[in-house]
Amino acid sequence: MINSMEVRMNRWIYGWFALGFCLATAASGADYASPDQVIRKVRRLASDHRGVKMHVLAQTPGGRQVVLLEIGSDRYDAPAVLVLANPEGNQPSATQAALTLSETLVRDWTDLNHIKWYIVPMVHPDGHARFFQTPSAENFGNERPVNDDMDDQTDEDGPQDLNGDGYITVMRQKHPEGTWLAVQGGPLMKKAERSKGEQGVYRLFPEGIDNDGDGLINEDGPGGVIVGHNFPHRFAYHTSTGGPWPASEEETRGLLRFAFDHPDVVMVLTLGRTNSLKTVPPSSQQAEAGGDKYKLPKQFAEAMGLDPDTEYPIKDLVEMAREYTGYQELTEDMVLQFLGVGAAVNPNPGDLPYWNEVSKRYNEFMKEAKLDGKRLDPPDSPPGSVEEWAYYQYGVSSYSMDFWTLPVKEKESKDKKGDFPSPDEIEKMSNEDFIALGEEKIDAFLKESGAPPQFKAVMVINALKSGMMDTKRMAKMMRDNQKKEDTGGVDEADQALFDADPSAFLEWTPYDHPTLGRVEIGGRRPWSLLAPSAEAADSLIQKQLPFVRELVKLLPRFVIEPVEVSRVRDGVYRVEAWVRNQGFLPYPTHHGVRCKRPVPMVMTLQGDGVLPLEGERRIVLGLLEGSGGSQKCSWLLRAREGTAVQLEVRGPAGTAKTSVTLKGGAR
Ligand SMILES: [Ca+2]
Ligand SMILES: [Ca+2]
Ligand SMILES: [Ca+2]
Ligand SMILES: [Ca+2]
Repeated sequence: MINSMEVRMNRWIYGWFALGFCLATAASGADYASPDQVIRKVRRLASDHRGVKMHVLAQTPGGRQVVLLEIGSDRYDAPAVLVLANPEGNQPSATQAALTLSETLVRDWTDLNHIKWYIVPMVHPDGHARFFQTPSAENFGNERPVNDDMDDQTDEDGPQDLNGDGYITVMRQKHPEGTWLAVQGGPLMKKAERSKGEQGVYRLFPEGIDNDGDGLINEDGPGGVIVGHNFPHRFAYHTSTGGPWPASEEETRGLLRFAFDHPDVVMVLTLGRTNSLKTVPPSSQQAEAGGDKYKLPKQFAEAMGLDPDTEYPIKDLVEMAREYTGYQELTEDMVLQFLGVGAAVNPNPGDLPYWNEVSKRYNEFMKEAKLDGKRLDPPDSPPGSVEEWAYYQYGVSSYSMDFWTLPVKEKESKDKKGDFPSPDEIEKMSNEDFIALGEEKIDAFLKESGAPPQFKAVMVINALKSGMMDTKRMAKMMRDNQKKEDTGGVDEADQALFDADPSAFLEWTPYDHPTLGRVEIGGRRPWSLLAPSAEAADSLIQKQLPFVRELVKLLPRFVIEPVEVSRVRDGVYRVEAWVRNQGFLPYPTHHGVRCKRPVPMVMTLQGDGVLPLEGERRIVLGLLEGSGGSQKCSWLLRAREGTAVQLEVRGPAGTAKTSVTLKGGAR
């Protein structure tokens, strides 16, 4: 019997994501634009509209073009936004969004005409092309052959659609060494948890045979490198998708070349799988710290009975910190983060308040659009991602947004403990709200959440105040801890998919495998976790793209105001001008100051027969904070009375001009 309460509940939960159900039929990419179609659309936009140009940035190993659409090529002095879509090749909805954005912009987005747009709808065309391959499979590399298993052949053992159903899925085999279980006779599989008395039954393999007879199945399939893992920031060596070295791929280099050739870019917006607007990236990435030694801050050294002037190897510090806090799970990363050392891998504290505010506005926008339902968290940026490169090395404001993940069932309030807030409630609180709970309550809350005894409210409050932690990140950590418990060991994404669309799991059907013998083939249909139907994506894109408009409204905007002229004596004048940033975001970013990019804004002074006695004709401006940050420029000029002096600020953030006449009178 159907429980009507539950039905109502589910309806409510999935209400905003009703569209998501369409994914049930997203068997192939019939309606998403294929790489060829994308190129055709871009070419047509460029030929049909004035001020729109197409650039070819690179040729992929698969012979496809990486194209960029320049919208507003007639807009001189306009700050530019670089939009990069689908860098990991696994988000056809992102490519779709970039096309929709381009079409909207060329048609008329009048209030955005002061901005120039560089839009790359497919950063990784070979990857995008794989969405359209048959049989349908989840692999996203480009077509550069890579010898994944380092044997004497390359790309020698890819998958096969053994049962001919059009999908590459999974084979399961009953085996004494099996570590997997079928969940209650259904299609879902989970790892057996021995600690709970569960015994493994199955071994899992990807669908295919051992083509080269090396004992491994599908260990070296076609391609390739994922462009969105190949950028030179936090690049990971020896991975199957990152490539042999940073920017090893022509696609990556083409994009880098374009970016460095176009210093007018002040913001990079990545449309893909990650979302740094929903949740500001953690300030807890581990820097490459090597085997260095570190000093402890004085107060902690003293509290732990250590010498503040001695340098300790990181391994020893971790041991001592574990002993001191009683928290055995402390890792090297956590201690390094605490010490604030290493290369820049965490958002600059100067940029964080802006980032937090932008994120807040994004989440408010999503709520307004009724798109704030509980859903699977978008993943953190992978190593070598383009969005991190754009911020940490290119030095500009860089945000990423995704368009879809599966809805997650709202849980009963059973995991709500006493008066303490649940992860959902914490997520909705601002940092200030949480701090306002007070030390006593936070301490009780930490105790209740199973935090180690030395984990005190003060630490959490300080972390929140310093921006090293925020309530969203806290909620995510709490959830991560709970996930396993809640799904009974089933992968959270699998469970979410099963709840939304049980038919996304193909039934296990017997198959006689040439080397394994009797197996069953089944499991999750490829792409079901990655792409909604094109129709559903369209609707989600239409609702979410307007945020891009909100985002670019935040760009820095310079004015010269006020300007004051006073006569010092005949023929000598004092000119004082304030350059102010009326936009929301600072220019450059705080991190940009550290990485010496982008190029600075410059103030120039010109006038007939004007001779500066004090002050330069050309003044390089420093960082101007957002919302009215200012810098004063001052000159002592020798000039004839009545001379007009032109002041101009120019640079990536745009141009501002003003003119004053040198004349008598005190100020
Ligand atoms: Ca090989
Ligand atoms: Ca198959
Ligand atoms: Ca091999
Ligand atoms: Ca093999």
